Amino acid sequence: MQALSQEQIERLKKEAIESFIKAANAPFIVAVIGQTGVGKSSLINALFNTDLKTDPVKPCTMAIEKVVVKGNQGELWFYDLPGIGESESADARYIEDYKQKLFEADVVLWCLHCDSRSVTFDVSALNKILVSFSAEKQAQLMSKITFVLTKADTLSHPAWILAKMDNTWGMFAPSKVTRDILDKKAQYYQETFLFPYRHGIVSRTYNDGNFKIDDPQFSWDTYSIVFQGFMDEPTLSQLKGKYPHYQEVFQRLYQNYQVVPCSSSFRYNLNKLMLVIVNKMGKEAIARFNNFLNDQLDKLPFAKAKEYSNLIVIDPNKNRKLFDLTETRI
Ligand SMILES: Nc1nc2c(ncn2[C@@H]2O[C@H](COP(=O)(O)OP(=O)(O)OP(=O)(O)O)[C@@H](O)[C@H]2O)c(=O)[nH]1
Ligand SMILES: [Mg+2]
Repeated sequence: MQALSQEQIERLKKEAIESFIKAANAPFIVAVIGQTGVGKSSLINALFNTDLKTDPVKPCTMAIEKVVVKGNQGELWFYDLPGIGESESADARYIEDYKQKLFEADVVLWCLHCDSRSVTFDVSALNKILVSFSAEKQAQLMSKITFVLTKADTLSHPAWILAKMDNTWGMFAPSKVTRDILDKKAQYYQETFLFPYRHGIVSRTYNDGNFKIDDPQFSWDTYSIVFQGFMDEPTLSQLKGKYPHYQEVFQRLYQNYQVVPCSSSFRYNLNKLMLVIVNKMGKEAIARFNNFLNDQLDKLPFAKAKEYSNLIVIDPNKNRKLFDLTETRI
């Protein structure tokens, strides 16, 4: 074989460096999918202050829209997909889009309406998407999906607590009754959608210390820690007991596959959702996008928060308003 000239060696070196730089700056991709009207576009708007079109009445997003957000280094691309459930012919087309995006994306947010009990439609859509893949590939694809329960504020139990953080910012939290319902719903959806695929999935989180344990299910490097399998509650408490030093790591890995109830309107749990997204993106993403994680995500202007309140007491006999929360000066 002929030896390479110095010039060829230099060119190869340059190409290798360029392709390395390109890979290091490659965008991370998040796709948001789910039934029409479930609040996909609104969720992206709430997370990134974008201006995607939303509609209270009719199907709105008709073609895939891309939102580009800048991280510490590199970009995050969000794909807002058209909702399924509009018509059979549109669904067939969209299912193909979902399949392709599930393949391409690093993370997929599968949005489900929090106040709906009917899971058949989404389970069948998920099965249609996964059916053409091998069991191993199915588990791999499932590892990318985070199920999000949208519009948590619409649960029939209305009690939410609005905290006034300071003169400008407010923050919503569910009352105990509402939180219990949300927890149970999240558990139910996790069992329905994730459990059938739990063998073979992996959980990932960032490495913020000198993680080191003697357990074959774990692997790690400077940036990230990977747990092979589905971390359930018994495993979580066992690990926490054995290695109390790493409690927070286990907690994050456990959260990887939790179904996340959210509200774009109330900005509820957006920071938690963001943490799951960044965790799932893998080792480089964690260094590149940890600037998206901050408590501010869950806060909204207090004046705006008051607009969502619906507590008005009237005295019909006197045709008089006795109390209107939106008018209170707290
Ligand atoms: N109460 C409440 N309403 C919401 C929330 N998120 C979205 N909505 C409303 O739900 C309606 C539909 O939201 P979209 O974001 O357009 O839903 P979508 O999933 O993008 O719909 P398609 O584009 O048709 O697939 C809009 O009127 C939103 O204002 C939420 O967290 N709480
Ligand atoms: Mg939309």
